Amino acid sequence: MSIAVCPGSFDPVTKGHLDIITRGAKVFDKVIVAVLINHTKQPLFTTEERIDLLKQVTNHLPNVEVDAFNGLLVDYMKVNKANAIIKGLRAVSDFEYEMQMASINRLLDEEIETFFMMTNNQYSFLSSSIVKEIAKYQADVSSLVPPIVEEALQRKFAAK
Ligand code: COD
Repeated sequence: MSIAVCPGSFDPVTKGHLDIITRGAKVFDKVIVAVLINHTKQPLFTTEERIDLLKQVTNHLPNVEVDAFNGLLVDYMKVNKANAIIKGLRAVSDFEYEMQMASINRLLDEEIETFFMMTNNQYSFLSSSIVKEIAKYQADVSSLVPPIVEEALQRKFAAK
Protein backbone atom coordinates (compact mmCIF):
# COMPACT_ATOMS: atom_id res chain seq x y z
CA MET A 1 0.00 0.00 0.00
CA SER A 2 1.46 3.40 -0.98
CA ILE A 3 0.99 5.97 1.77
CA ALA A 4 1.86 9.61 1.16
CA VAL A 5 1.87 12.54 3.54
CA CYS A 6 0.87 16.02 2.39
CA PRO A 7 2.29 18.28 5.11
CA GLY A 8 1.68 21.97 5.68
CA SER A 9 0.44 24.75 7.88
CA PHE A 10 -2.96 24.99 6.14
CA ASP A 11 -3.76 28.27 7.91
CA PRO A 12 -6.33 27.99 6.33
CA VAL A 13 -6.69 25.39 3.58
CA THR A 14 -7.08 27.02 0.14
CA LYS A 15 -8.28 25.77 -3.24
CA GLY A 16 -4.59 25.47 -4.18
CA HIS A 17 -4.01 23.00 -1.32
CA LEU A 18 -7.21 21.13 -2.13
CA ASP A 19 -6.16 20.74 -5.76
CA ILE A 20 -2.84 19.17 -4.70
CA ILE A 21 -4.54 16.86 -2.17
CA THR A 22 -7.18 15.75 -4.71
CA ARG A 23 -4.61 15.01 -7.41
CA GLY A 24 -2.34 13.24 -4.90
CA ALA A 25 -5.23 11.02 -3.79
CA LYS A 26 -5.53 9.75 -7.37
CA VAL A 27 -1.90 8.59 -7.37
CA PHE A 28 -1.42 7.13 -3.87
CA ASP A 29 -3.52 4.49 -2.06
CA LYS A 30 -3.74 6.72 1.00
CA VAL A 31 -2.92 10.39 1.59
CA ILE A 32 -2.49 11.77 5.09
CA VAL A 33 -2.86 15.53 5.22
CA ALA A 34 -0.65 16.46 8.17
CA VAL A 35 -1.02 19.83 9.87
CA LEU A 36 2.16 21.07 11.54
CA ILE A 37 1.67 22.09 15.15
CA ASN A 38 4.09 24.98 15.14
CA HIS A 39 4.51 26.65 18.48
CA THR A 40 6.80 29.37 17.15
CA LYS A 41 4.34 30.72 14.55
CA GLN A 42 1.18 32.60 15.53
CA PRO A 43 -1.49 31.02 13.27
CA LEU A 44 -4.89 32.62 12.63
CA PHE A 45 -6.69 29.29 13.11
CA THR A 46 -5.96 26.86 15.93
CA THR A 47 -4.70 23.39 15.03
CA GLU A 48 -8.15 21.97 15.81
CA GLU A 49 -9.85 24.54 13.56
CA ARG A 50 -7.43 23.85 10.71
CA ILE A 51 -7.99 20.08 11.05
CA ASP A 52 -11.75 20.53 11.17
CA LEU A 53 -11.78 22.66 7.99
CA LEU A 54 -9.51 20.17 6.20
CA LYS A 55 -11.73 17.25 7.23
CA GLN A 56 -14.81 19.01 5.90
CA VAL A 57 -13.29 19.94 2.53
CA THR A 58 -11.79 16.45 1.97
CA ASN A 59 -14.83 14.56 3.23
CA HIS A 60 -15.65 13.35 -0.29
CA LEU A 61 -12.19 11.78 -0.76
CA PRO A 62 -12.32 8.27 0.82
CA ASN A 63 -8.55 7.68 0.84
CA VAL A 64 -7.65 11.01 2.50
CA GLU A 65 -7.10 11.32 6.25
CA VAL A 66 -6.36 14.47 8.23
CA ASP A 67 -4.02 14.54 11.21
CA ALA A 68 -1.59 16.84 13.04
CA PHE A 69 2.09 16.38 13.79
CA ASN A 70 4.83 17.81 15.95
CA GLY A 71 8.55 17.65 15.38
CA LEU A 72 10.26 16.16 12.36
CA LEU A 73 8.17 15.10 9.40
CA VAL A 74 10.32 12.00 8.80
CA ASP A 75 9.62 10.75 12.34
CA TYR A 76 5.89 11.22 11.85
CA MET A 77 6.12 9.35 8.53
CA LYS A 78 7.94 6.40 10.09
CA VAL A 79 5.22 5.97 12.72
CA ASN A 80 2.55 6.12 10.00
CA LYS A 81 4.41 3.81 7.59
CA ALA A 82 4.46 6.49 4.88
CA ASN A 83 7.34 6.80 2.43
CA ALA A 84 6.26 9.62 0.13
CA ILE A 85 5.83 13.34 0.66
CA ILE A 86 3.53 15.34 -1.63
CA LYS A 87 4.43 18.98 -2.17
CA GLY A 88 2.99 21.64 -4.43
CA LEU A 89 5.16 23.99 -6.47
CA ARG A 90 3.87 27.41 -7.45
CA ALA A 91 6.91 29.33 -8.61
CA VAL A 92 10.69 29.27 -8.82
CA SER A 93 10.77 30.81 -5.35
CA ASP A 94 9.06 27.67 -3.96
CA PHE A 95 11.60 25.46 -5.70
CA GLU A 96 14.65 26.62 -3.77
CA TYR A 97 13.04 26.10 -0.37
CA GLU A 98 11.40 22.82 -1.34
CA MET A 99 14.62 21.45 -2.79
CA GLN A 100 16.36 22.18 0.51
CA MET A 101 13.56 20.48 2.47
CA ALA A 102 13.52 17.43 0.16
CA SER A 103 17.31 17.08 0.50
CA ILE A 104 17.18 17.34 4.30
CA ASN A 105 14.35 14.84 4.55
CA ARG A 106 16.26 12.42 2.30
CA LEU A 107 19.35 12.84 4.45
CA LEU A 108 17.32 12.08 7.57
CA ASP A 109 15.70 9.03 5.96
CA GLU A 110 16.89 7.80 2.58
CA GLU A 111 13.75 5.70 2.05
CA ILE A 112 11.63 8.83 1.79
CA GLU A 113 10.84 10.34 -1.62
CA THR A 114 9.37 13.80 -2.20
CA PHE A 115 6.92 14.13 -5.09
CA PHE A 116 6.34 17.61 -6.49
CA MET A 117 3.14 18.56 -8.24
CA MET A 118 2.92 21.68 -10.34
CA THR A 119 0.22 24.03 -9.20
CA ASN A 120 -2.91 24.33 -11.24
CA ASN A 121 -2.35 27.52 -13.28
CA GLN A 122 -5.36 29.25 -11.79
CA TYR A 123 -3.88 28.85 -8.27
CA SER A 124 -0.25 29.70 -9.01
CA PHE A 125 -0.45 32.98 -7.06
CA LEU A 126 -2.50 31.57 -4.20
CA SER A 127 -1.31 31.16 -0.61
CA SER A 128 -2.94 31.10 2.83
CA SER A 129 -1.18 34.40 3.64
CA ILE A 130 -2.72 36.15 0.62
CA VAL A 131 -6.17 34.81 1.50
CA LYS A 132 -5.85 36.11 5.09
CA GLU A 133 -4.66 39.49 3.85
CA ILE A 134 -7.68 39.85 1.55
CA ALA A 135 -10.22 38.45 4.03
CA LYS A 136 -8.98 40.83 6.73
CA TYR A 137 -10.42 43.70 4.65
CA GLN A 138 -13.71 41.87 4.03
CA ALA A 139 -12.96 41.46 0.31
CA ASP A 140 -14.30 38.49 -1.67
CA VAL A 141 -12.24 35.29 -1.32
CA SER A 142 -14.85 32.91 -2.76
CA SER A 143 -12.69 32.02 -5.78
CA LEU A 144 -9.71 31.21 -3.53
CA VAL A 145 -11.12 29.03 -0.75
CA PRO A 146 -14.00 26.54 -0.32
CA PRO A 147 -17.25 28.13 1.01
CA ILE A 148 -16.87 26.80 4.58
CA VAL A 149 -13.38 28.30 4.79
CA GLU A 150 -14.73 31.62 3.55
CA GLU A 151 -17.35 31.53 6.31
CA ALA A 152 -14.72 30.63 8.92
CA LEU A 153 -12.59 33.58 7.79
CA GLN A 154 -15.54 35.96 8.02
CA ARG A 155 -16.29 34.75 11.57
CA LYS A 156 -12.65 34.99 12.59
CA PHE A 157 -12.20 38.58 11.37
CA ALA A 158 -15.60 39.70 12.65
CA ALA A 159 -14.51 38.55 16.12
CA LYS A 160 -11.23 40.51 15.97
N1 COD B 1 -0.72 25.54 -5.40
C1 COD B 1 0.02 24.42 -5.20
N2 COD B 1 0.57 24.07 -4.02
C2 COD B 1 0.36 24.89 -3.00
C3 COD B 1 -0.40 26.08 -3.10
C4 COD B 1 -0.94 26.40 -4.39
N3 COD B 1 -1.63 27.52 -4.59
N4 COD B 1 -0.41 26.70 -1.89
C5 COD B 1 0.33 25.93 -1.08
N5 COD B 1 0.79 24.84 -1.73
C6 COD B 1 1.61 23.75 -1.21
C7 COD B 1 2.94 24.28 -0.66
O1 COD B 1 3.89 24.40 -1.67
C8 COD B 1 3.27 23.18 0.32
O2 COD B 1 3.84 22.09 -0.34
C9 COD B 1 1.90 22.75 0.87
O3 COD B 1 0.96 23.18 -0.11
C10 COD B 1 1.57 23.35 2.22
O4 COD B 1 1.66 24.76 2.16
P1 COD B 1 1.53 25.64 3.51
O5 COD B 1 1.92 27.02 3.15
O6 COD B 1 0.21 25.43 4.13
O7 COD B 1 2.56 24.96 4.50
P2 COD B 1 4.10 25.28 4.79
O8 COD B 1 4.86 25.48 3.51
O9 COD B 1 4.16 26.34 5.84
O10 COD B 1 4.54 23.87 5.43
C11 COD B 1 5.84 23.64 5.84
C12 COD B 1 6.01 22.23 6.43
C13 COD B 1 5.04 21.98 7.55
C14 COD B 1 5.74 21.20 5.33
C15 COD B 1 7.48 22.15 6.92
O11 COD B 1 7.76 23.23 7.76
C16 COD B 1 7.79 20.86 7.69
O12 COD B 1 7.83 19.78 7.12
N6 COD B 1 8.02 21.00 9.01
C17 COD B 1 8.28 19.88 9.91
C18 COD B 1 9.71 19.92 10.50
C19 COD B 1 10.64 19.20 9.58
O13 COD B 1 10.58 18.00 9.42
N7 COD B 1 11.54 19.96 8.92
C20 COD B 1 12.47 19.41 7.96
C21 COD B 1 13.85 19.26 8.52
S1 COD B 1 14.53 20.74 9.12
